Amino acid sequence: MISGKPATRPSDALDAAALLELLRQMMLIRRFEERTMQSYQATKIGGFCHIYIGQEATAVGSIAALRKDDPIITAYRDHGHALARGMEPKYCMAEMYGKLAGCAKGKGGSMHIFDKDNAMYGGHAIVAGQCPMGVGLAFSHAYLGEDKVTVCYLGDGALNQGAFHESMNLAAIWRLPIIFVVENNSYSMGTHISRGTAAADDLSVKAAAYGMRYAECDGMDVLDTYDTFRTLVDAMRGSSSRALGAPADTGSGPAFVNAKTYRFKGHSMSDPQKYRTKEEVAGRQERDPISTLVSHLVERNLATQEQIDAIDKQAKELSHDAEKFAEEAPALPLSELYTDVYAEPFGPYKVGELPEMLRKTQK
Ligand SMILES: Cc1ncc(C[n+]2csc(CCOP(=O)(O)OP(=O)(O)O)c2C)c(N)n1
Ligand SMILES: [Mg+2]
Repeated sequence: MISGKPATRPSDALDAAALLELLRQMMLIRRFEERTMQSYQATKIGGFCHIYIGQEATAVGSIAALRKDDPIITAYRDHGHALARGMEPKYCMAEMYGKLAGCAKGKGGSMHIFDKDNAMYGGHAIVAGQCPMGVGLAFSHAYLGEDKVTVCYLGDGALNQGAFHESMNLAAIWRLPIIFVVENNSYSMGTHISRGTAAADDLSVKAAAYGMRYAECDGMDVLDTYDTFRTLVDAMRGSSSRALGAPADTGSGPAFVNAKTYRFKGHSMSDPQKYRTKEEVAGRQERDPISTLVSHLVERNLATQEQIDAIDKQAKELSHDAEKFAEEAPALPLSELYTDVYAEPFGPYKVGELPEMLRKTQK
């Protein structure tokens, strides 16, 4: 059941340049993460690392419907969202390498990619932990009378967390301009959604429980995803000023999107994937979001194979440069150990001031 889709698709209005930009972003995410996997396997990246390959169309299609200053927040599978938002790949890679030049000074790693300049508020490792923060972002902008639409991404595993339901409830009560989007890749680690989530085959009931609008999109198709978000965002835009205490029929208020997608790689870099067959993965890879858009462009004579190859080449080069930058960037100095831990002026140490014991060990 797909609701909220108009007869003419908003993506029909996208010209060849705009469509190629969607392709560029998806190809960049793909090539960047292929590099990431190599660096991880070479033990240059430590900690947990979750690959977004397969799901690129969900972040790219939804973010394309937003303004640059509309806040987004997501879980730990976050490289794709940051790159789609415009983060320079080198700062994302340096973060994973634990280098000072990383977007969070190398202290967050893969799961905590953050880019305030591009209104990307993380990167959060606690399942559904980003949901209350997403509500906070939407509330603060509505409270300040700023006309922004917040998008809060979550995995299907977050659907059963209390924090998700509390967030949906508050967003609905306050009629906040926020879109909760479940990137429904069917798995929460090794658990299929049908084993862990009630009403898994009709997630519209989750929205109905809070009187919220519901839409489904094909998260493997960047244009279908864009169409769904364009429609919702346009309806929501302008509603911020009347969000707090607005009557229920203003057209403002939150929405819930079920983006049906699939991750082609394991849950994290250390996942033997015993819970699904190779045939299942291969079957889903036949609907690769990048090839789908490439076919669309070529069949309609909107792009030549040369143009597409050039975009892919640029994505590979940028990813290579990002890796080189991360590799060569200076390591995090010990003096950073106690910074950014407590809000100044609280906490036991002043910025840059180390306990005597540590000072002695520092060259
Ligand atoms: C509150 C909490 N419980 C458990 C975990 C361990 N954990 C990490 S990822 C994950 C699966 C979440 O799956 P999903 O939300 O579907 O996201 P996906 O990995 O598919 O993107 C779990 C249970 C956690 N990080 N936080
Ligand atoms: Mg999942």
